[in-house]
Amino acid sequence: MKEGIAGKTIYRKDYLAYPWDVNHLDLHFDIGIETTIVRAEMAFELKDGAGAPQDIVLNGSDLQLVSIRLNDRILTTDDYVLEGETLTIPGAPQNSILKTEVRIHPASNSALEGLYLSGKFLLTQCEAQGFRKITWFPDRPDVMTTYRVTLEADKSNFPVLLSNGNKTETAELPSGRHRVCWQDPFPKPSYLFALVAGDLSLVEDHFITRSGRDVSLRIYVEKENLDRCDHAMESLVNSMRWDEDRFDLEYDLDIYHIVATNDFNMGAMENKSLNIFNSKYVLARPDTATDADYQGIEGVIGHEYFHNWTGNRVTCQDWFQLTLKEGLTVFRDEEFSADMQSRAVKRIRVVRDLRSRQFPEDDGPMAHPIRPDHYAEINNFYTATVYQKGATIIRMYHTLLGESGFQKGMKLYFERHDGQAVTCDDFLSAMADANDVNLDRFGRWYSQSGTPQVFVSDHYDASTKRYTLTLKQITPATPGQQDKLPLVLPFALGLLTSQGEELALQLEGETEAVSGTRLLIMEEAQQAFSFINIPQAPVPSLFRDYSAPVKIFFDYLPEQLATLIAYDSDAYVRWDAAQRMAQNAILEQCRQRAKGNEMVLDTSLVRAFRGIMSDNQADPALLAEALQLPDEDYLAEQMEVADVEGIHEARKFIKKGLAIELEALFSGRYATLNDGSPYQKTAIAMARRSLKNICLSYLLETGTGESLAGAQLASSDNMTDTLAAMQGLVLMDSPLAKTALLEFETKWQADALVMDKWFIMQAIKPGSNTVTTVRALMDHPAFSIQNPNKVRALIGVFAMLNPTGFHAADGSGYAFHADRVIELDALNPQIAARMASAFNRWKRYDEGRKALMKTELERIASAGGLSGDVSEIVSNALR
Ligand code: 0A1
Ligand code: ZN
Repeated sequence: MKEGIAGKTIYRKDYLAYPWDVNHLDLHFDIGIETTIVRAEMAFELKDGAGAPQDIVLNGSDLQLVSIRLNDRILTTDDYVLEGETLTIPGAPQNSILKTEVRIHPASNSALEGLYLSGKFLLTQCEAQGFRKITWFPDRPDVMTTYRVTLEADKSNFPVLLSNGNKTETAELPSGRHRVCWQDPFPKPSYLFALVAGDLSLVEDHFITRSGRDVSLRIYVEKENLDRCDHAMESLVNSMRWDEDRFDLEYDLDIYHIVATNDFNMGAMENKSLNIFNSKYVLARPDTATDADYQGIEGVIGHEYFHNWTGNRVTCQDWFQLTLKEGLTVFRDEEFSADMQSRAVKRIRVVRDLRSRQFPEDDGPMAHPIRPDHYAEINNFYTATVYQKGATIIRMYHTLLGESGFQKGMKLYFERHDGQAVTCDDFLSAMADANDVNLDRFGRWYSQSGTPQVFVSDHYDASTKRYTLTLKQITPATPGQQDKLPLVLPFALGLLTSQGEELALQLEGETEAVSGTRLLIMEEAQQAFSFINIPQAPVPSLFRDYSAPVKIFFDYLPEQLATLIAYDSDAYVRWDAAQRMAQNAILEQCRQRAKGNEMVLDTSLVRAFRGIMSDNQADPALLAEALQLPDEDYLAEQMEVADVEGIHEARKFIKKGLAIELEALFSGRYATLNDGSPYQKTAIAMARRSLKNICLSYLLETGTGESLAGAQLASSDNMTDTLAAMQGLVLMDSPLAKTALLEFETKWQADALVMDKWFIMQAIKPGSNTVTTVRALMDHPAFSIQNPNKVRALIGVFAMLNPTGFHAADGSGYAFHADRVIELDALNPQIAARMASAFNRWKRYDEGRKALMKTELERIASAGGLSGDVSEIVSNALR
């Protein structure tokens, strides 16, 4: 049976506490690849006042039930009710010991949930509801208990046997088998259970916590990857130290495991003391991983480590509260990366990601509040909204309360709730109570979906030297939520003179002017702020550091944007101003093109970009961010009806125009940065590579880039430079690209992660022919439809990052993709559902494309035996 087939909607308002405590869980595994036998012993005790006898309700999926006993009496089918995925034992006494035995089949588990096979080893994934594929249990996060796990297996095939907590016993058994026992002293929900069994190799280090605990740090990988674990280990040590320094939080066990697998539906999983990671977020060597990969590893290692407190010690009452642990933990990993690298660059990347991934979600058929009110399949709610928007809402608490107020709130949160399964309201109360403030209205952020739009207008009265900013907030209707309330928006503001000097701000009624960024609070539908003693009409620097996750509308004049780009003290505002200017120019040329007019290059854009390129003081990574034009999908989101070809052509025209106009600057900077110095992992070396490679991407628009890229490729000693050069050559259809791809393939064919990059380079190439390439690449020996990383690299990149390919006017991209969704659904519904969401924005395209996409959505919807995962996505899209 497939996942979530019931298609039943579950509502947050229907939450009922589980009537039983589970005092302990004893698990015994007889490990086998084809069949694993699982015996479980659970001690149930009715909670106070629940009134015995009561039914015990358990969850299970795809389990072959062998036996079940209640207080040592064997139950027959007359003694329990087995219906779909629930097993009910009616009228159990106050204290009930339940013993079950089931058989499960890891080798045929292609959904990668529960116990499954990866290469030659076995591992588990239990969040959100995978534990029910291992044994019968109340598989819900508010049932927390202590686990003792006994693992028995053939020793030569499974020399390593891991589970959560501390190792308490090892024993040799007859016939070449062995046993290892693990005990986790911390009560935990079932979604944090993990086991790993196989022949894995180990890299070890240790960390001494502030209070003197010597923690053994162990990263397990397949033997050939032992030389790619250094960065992950360093990131783990840095995470542990950072959480002590910044949040006063220490690790609480003597051992911390990380296991890397090539077969994983997501990035990584925070199982107590036994994290399981997609190998993409562990393995790195300079010649195999890019700077972005290194940064991704640092962020995800941090994220999973930080979950130990925000997620594991304090967990979620129910899955509607997912953002309680995820929004908070993303905020923590963002802060960690900001403290480790450049704060400004990190902030810009976070904002770019939010705008390009979360805004469309908030405006589409799956729009939901960060704390959803209902779902059919919880796996569909591991979204940019719950994670990334959730983190911006945590950031707003931080902005409103300040670092010390926020830390006070965190402290109270742990004091009150350590060891509990709680709600977003509990978090809000801790923040409010610790700071003695009322956050009730702020709480609307948890229940309202959609991205607020803030319309800003200004007025300067030269005679009174008064400057008034008026803000109006509107959150558009989203599915199921017609009427919206005003939200609390921290509004960080600066005012500049036209020469770029920062003005001291004095609100009307205040006695003195204060210089620097001013934090104002907007909480009504409309609000005005008046400043006095403003000597000239200023340039407003709005929502500095992106102080609220809103769409900001203000009619900047080109010269005002130029002032912000050149002078603003806030890196986000400078970047945003450059993006706005580029966006205005591209969209304008797109409109001209649609009217059949010649496209022309905006001179103020050239001037602004010349300014950026001439800045020799700024962090090169910041300049690289400013030079990166808004991507095609983001631009498409700004149009009433997305013009796929128009945006592509206009963006290309502008990029090429800038490249020609500023060629000397680009090539000069490229030459300076391309100084032949050997690879280094430092932040500054990464920053220099990012600027160098963006310069190269511009130069590839003119005649000069090709030979530079060829030379860079030949001499590169790291994957960042290699990939930048190769991707450039592939995109421009250079004759050098063919050989480069072939050589790359020959060199890396046996390397799963590097081959993902090879697939991406080809899947991302614009144009309606790419679907043919992608289809052919599915037959490549390095591709497997069963492997999520491969699917994301080839099929996901084509559908989500290649607009002119996916949206080819003849519908070939859509038809290909719909076939893949159907094919994938039979194997891995979670991945299929992610892929299906590529159609979510279908209503934003022209009539022809709309009709074609609708047909494909309907074809998916009518495919037989569809999973609950894909049904939910597709039926919402069609609604
Ligand atoms: N909690 C993990 C993400 C995760 C979620 C679901 C998974 O399988 C369905 C796996 C991982 C995190 O936030 O890192
Ligand atoms: Zn997480």
